[in-house]
Formats: sequence, C-alpha cells, structure tokens
Amino acid sequence: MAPNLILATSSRRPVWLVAVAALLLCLTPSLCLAETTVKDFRVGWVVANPDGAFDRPTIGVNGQWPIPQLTATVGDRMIINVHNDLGNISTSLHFHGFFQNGTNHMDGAVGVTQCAIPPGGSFTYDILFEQPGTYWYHSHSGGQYMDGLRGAIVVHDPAGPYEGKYDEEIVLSLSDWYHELSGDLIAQLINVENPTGAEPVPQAALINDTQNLSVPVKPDTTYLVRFVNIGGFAAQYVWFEGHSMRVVEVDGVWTEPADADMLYITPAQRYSVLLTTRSDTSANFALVAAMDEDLFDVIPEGQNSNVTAWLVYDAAKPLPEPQPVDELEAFDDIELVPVDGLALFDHVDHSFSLEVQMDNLRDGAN
Ligand SMILES: *[C@@H]1O[C@H](CO)[C@@H](O)[C@H](O)[C@H]1NC(C)=O
Ligand SMILES: *[C@@H]1O[C@H](CO)[C@@H](O)[C@H](O)[C@H]1NC(C)=O
Ligand SMILES: *[C@@H]1O[C@H](CO)[C@@H](O)[C@H](O)[C@H]1NC(C)=O
Ligand SMILES: *[C@@H]1O[C@H](CO)[C@@H](O)[C@H](O)[C@H]1NC(C)=O
Ligand SMILES: *[C@@H]1O[C@H](CO)[C@@H](O)[C@H](O)[C@H]1NC(C)=O
Ligand SMILES: [Cu+2]
Repeated sequence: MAPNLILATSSRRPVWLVAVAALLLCLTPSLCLAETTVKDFRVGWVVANPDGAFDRPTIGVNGQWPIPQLTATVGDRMIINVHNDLGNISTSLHFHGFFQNGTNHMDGAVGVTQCAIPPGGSFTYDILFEQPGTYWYHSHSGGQYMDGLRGAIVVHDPAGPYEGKYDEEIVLSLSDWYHELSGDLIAQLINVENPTGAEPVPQAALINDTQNLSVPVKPDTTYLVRFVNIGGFAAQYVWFEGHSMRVVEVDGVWTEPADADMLYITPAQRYSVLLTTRSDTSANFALVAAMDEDLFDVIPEGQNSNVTAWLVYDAAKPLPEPQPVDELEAFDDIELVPVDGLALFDHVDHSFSLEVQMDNLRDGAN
C-alpha cells in the first residue's frame, strides 16, 4: 500500500514532512487514522523488588519499572528517542518479531546490526508498525534485558478476524527474575567452570513483573488475553482455574480458534486467547504460571517457580490458593491453523545443511 511505503522509507526524513504526507493521505478517509507518536526514553538504573526478596538494581525507563507497554494500530509510526542514562554500561532496544525491512540498523542487535548506545549517548528508533499482534521490546546488549529492560508491544488490527468478537483486552507478561545482575550471570554461563553450558537458574517466576497480581474482570465478558513471555530463560506453563481458553494468535499470526486448558510459553513467545468470564461473581479464580523445572540444572534454595495471579470478579471475596494440577500437559501448538490460509510450499529448490555443535572453546568455556 502506498502510504506504508511512504512512511517506511521516511526514517531519514524530518517529522514535519511525514506529518504533511499523513495530512495529504487524509484525503482518503480510511488512511488518515494512522498516527505518529514521539516518545523520549531515558534508560537508567532504578531499584526494584518484584519477588519480595530484596531490592536490586534494575533497568527502567524515565525512572520507572516495569517499563511502559507500547500500543499502536497497524499503520502507526512510533519515534522513540532513547537516551542512555545508565552511566556505566551501553544499551540498545530490539523490537521483537518485527521484520525491520529496510530498517535493519534499528533492530537493536548490538554488534550485529547496530552499534551499542554508549553511556551518555542517544539513538532514535523510528518504527512503522505494519504487523498486527502481540510483540515485545527489549535491550539487545549482552544479557541486559534480564535486568528489566523488557516490555510488551500490542499492535491492534482493525481488519483482524476477531474484531468485534471480544469486549476487552488484557495484556499479561510472564517472566523470570534473577537475584544477580546479568553481567555476573553471563560470566557464570560462559566460563571454564561451566563446561556443559548450563544456564544460570532464575529465582522467581513473575506475571506482569510482579507476584499476586489482581486482574479485575466483569462477568459474561469475553476478553482477548495477550500473553508474552519476556523472560530470559524459563519457559512457563500457564493455566486458569475454572476457565478455558481459545487460542487465536501465536507470535503475531491470527489462528483459527483452538481450545486449550494449559499453554506452554517459551521466552519471546506470544499467545492470545479468548476467555469468556462466568456469569456469577461469587468467587475469584487463580491464574497460575509455573516455570518448566526440567530446564534447570539445579533448583536454587527458596526458588519461587510458580507464580499466581487472580481473575478478580469481586474484590471483597477471597483469593483462593491454586490447586495443584496432576500433570503439566500443555496445548500442542502444532495443531494451530493460521487464518490467512497461505498454502505450504510444496517442494524444495535448494537445501543447505548446517551442522551445529555445542562445544568447548580452547580455553575450556562452552
Ligand atoms: C505473594 O504472595 C506470597 C504468598 O502469600 C508471598 O509469599 C509473596 O511474598 C508475595 N509476593 C510479593 C511480591 O509480595
Ligand atoms: C552499574 O551500575 C549499577 C547501578 O549502580 C551497579 O549495580 C552495577 O554493578 C554497575 N555495573 C557495572 C558493570 O559496573
Ligand atoms: C521489503 O521492502 C522492499 C522495498 O520496499 C520490498 O520490495 C520487499 O518486497 C520487502 N520484503 C518483504 C519480505 O516484505
Ligand atoms: C499488566 O501489564 C501490562 C503492561 O505490560 C499493562 O498494560 C496491564 O495493565 C497490566 N495488568 C494489570 C492487571 O495490572
Ligand atoms: C507448581 O505447580 C505445579 C502444578 O500444580 C506443581 O506440580 C509443582 O509442584 C509446583 N511447584 C512448586 C515449587 O510448588
Ligand atoms: Cu527478542
């Protein structure tokens, strides 16, 4: 579509020029809804304690943590002026799941597609949201996002197949929390003392970067619940007590509705589900996320591997302790069918084999 092309190639054009272009597009009514938002993000150290253990240095935006959710509609453009106020380390932002066609230098992968933003430095990200769905953004400098620089992105889709089929939207992040800073964790990971490459194990699971979250809901209401795992290592099983889910999106792709009782969501993965609430408000219900313990080499003492949130129908009623489930058996995502109906390619023209091996370096580090 012409308007998208104009905006997509505009990263080096002044904002006023884009504004004039947008104004001209308003002559075609359906195109004039696209918005350009300008944000200033000062990335700096704050202190946070999301698992109730102790305060630790955490990376926030404009003095706040968790960092803000980015919300847009397909066609919107967002200009984010990032200033590195961290003082002692460099940073970057990566917008996970976006193709960045023609804007590779804004992809945030430090040392691969862009230089790091040094302490005291600035960089402007200019993002055109052309893909609908649930995404996230995070630092792509070392393992730094595990220190907190990670948040959800939602791109609304007025032409989407579920438009009008739900009443409200709920965005929930899943993540893992470490008591040590990422620099120390990476040093443990890539180390001669760790020849198997076992990853450091997180101390706690979090929902929305906290524990014991209340999610207010209304009866007889259908919600589009968007889950995004913004964690560093742990995949999580997720389920609602007393409610079932219909999966409708995975990783920015709309799917035919698929019934699910439990999801398995790996770091960086996203799922949207339709959830219809009950008609009566006589009780509240737990929503549980459980880290997949099979990934862990050791279980740290006092680890909070399960985190609970609640669908709160009535804040005056108790928040029930979740019941243990017999088996962690998640929905099989191979069953999902994309709504776009694109046919599979039927044959292979060229194949290349790559042999990948996890091995030790000459100094003994994995
Ligand atoms: C969440 O609730 C549990 C159980 O009451 C408690 O141990 C934990 O400290 C709470 N978490 C936070 C962050 O307050
Ligand atoms: C950077 O500063 C933070 C906050 O003061 C501190 O906790 C951290 O250890 C420092 N990191 C490095 C690599 O110097
Ligand atoms: C990327 O953008 C170019 C130039 O606008 C276009 O020709 C190409 O089809 C795009 N590629 C994809 C995969 O969308
Ligand atoms: C959960 O976090 C998202 C931001 O990622 C926010 O939009 C939402 O309001 C939060 N939900 C609750 C119930 O606090
Ligand atoms: C987390 O929940 C699962 C499912 O109920 C249970 O099997 C597991 O024991 C729980 N883990 C902990 C540490 O309580
Ligand atoms: Cu990512």
